[in-house]
Amino acid sequence: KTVKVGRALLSVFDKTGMVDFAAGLAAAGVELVSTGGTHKLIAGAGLPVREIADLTGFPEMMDGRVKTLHPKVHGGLLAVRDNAEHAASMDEHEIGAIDLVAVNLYPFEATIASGAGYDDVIENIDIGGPAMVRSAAKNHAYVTVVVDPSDYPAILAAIAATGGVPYEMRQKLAAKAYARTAAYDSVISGWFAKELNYPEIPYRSFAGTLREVMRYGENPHQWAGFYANGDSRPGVATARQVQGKSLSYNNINDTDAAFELVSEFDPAQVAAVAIIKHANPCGVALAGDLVTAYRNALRTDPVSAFGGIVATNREIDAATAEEIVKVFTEVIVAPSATPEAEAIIAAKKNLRLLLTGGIADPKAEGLNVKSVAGGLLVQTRDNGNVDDCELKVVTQKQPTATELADMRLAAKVAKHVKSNAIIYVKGGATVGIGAGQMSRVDSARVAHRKSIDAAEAAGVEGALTQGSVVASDAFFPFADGLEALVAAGATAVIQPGGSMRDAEVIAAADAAGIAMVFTGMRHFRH
Ligand code: 93A
Repeated sequence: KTVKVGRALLSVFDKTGMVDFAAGLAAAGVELVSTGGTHKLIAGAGLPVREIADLTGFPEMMDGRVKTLHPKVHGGLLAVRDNAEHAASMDEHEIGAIDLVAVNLYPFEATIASGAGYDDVIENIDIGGPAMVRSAAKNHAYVTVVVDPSDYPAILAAIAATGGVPYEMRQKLAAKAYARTAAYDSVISGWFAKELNYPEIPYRSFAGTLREVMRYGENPHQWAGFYANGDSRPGVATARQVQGKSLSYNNINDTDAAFELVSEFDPAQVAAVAIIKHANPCGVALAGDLVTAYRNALRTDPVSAFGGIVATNREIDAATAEEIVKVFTEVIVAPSATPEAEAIIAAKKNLRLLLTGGIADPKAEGLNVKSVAGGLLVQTRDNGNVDDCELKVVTQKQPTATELADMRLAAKVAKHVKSNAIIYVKGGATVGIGAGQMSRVDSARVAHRKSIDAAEAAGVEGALTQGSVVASDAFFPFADGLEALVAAGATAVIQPGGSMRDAEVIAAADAAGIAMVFTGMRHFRH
């Protein structure tokens, strides 16, 4: 079922690898036909190639909107080769078979990402390209469709070896082709929905492109795949892995959590480090330099940091790399790394280093998708930021400027901690993190308890929470949660407010002589 390739139609926007591919096809005796820009490139390389207008008998017209939309193209692609009627139609209308199509589409995704205007975006909706891709893919029994330049070499190799492309390969290329056109159209519809505010049309595609199948999921008996949604912004999906073993499902999940957290802090203002375990931070710190931030983040909970994931908002330098490699670490994710830092990290062969080229935009819009039995729960991502909140002091005591700065840090960390989240911060670093407890009082106690252990590890008397500020991801339903913070030595509290018993909670804070600030913004994370 290998089909000999007699004629190929090449029409690509992304011209990567096209000259080599065309040369390989020409060398195998394949007749080449091509559209404007692609034709120019191939002919310019000295290869024999026909213009599409020569095949269709029509000029490319209307600014290129109509160049391949013609029965001589689609008939050549769709004809069932061993069907007598189809063959008769081909004869009657002088339609020649097209056995291979290489197409990649107008860059719609890149055009919207560039912030182009409405008309420009519309002009970048490819019509003829997807039509050819879909025709060729439907007729994969005879036709080879290529949408990804990285597939060119394997196709040339198959043609060189067998004179054609094997059926199984054509099937797989067809599946890939429809995945591409499906993703393309969903981005277009999503753009319309968002641009024109049609809330009933989902404004982002949940589907992505399967990038990688992992060895397993959260547990070894679970299948897992990593899908990229085409978002080109810095983040775990677009990061470059410099070294180390391949990432596991849990690594990717944790790395994402780590990087999103440090991206809350502007690298031009301050160096930020987060250490993550099981998607929760076990240490976050800000400092004037990265190595200090790392040391302070590590102090929060050095036991949990073992096997953790480290994220930074600034370039990793040698001093920071030296410190990180002292602790068993699974992944480092950073905007960049100096050559010296890369060399230090290279000594740890298994340690993965991911470079993102920048920080994520904490205010970016996007969707969170969670599956539930029988459906999907979809919501916009939590891009709320304490810096945009009007902070209301509700106690007699006012927080000091230092306390306020620490409170903002605590609130930003709380957003990235599984609820119920209680975060103690002192001197620009977390000193106690209580995560994922079913009661807020327990989260407060857990964080305090851990800070006693951390103090012991650091050779300090008492608990690190003494004299700290605290953030709570949601309001205190009763005064007991607040009292637990006071017992841990907190001097100021930041929380959304909004409880029926706010008055009780405020009275407890006043009684303890601490300051309390309401943000009005809850940060549940489940
Ligand atoms: O404007 S189109 O939708 N109309 C067409 O008939 C058509 N045929 C191919 N765009 C069309 N194409 C696209 O042109 C291809 O998908 C490819 O992206 C691009 C290649 O054009 P060129 O060879 O002129 O660079």
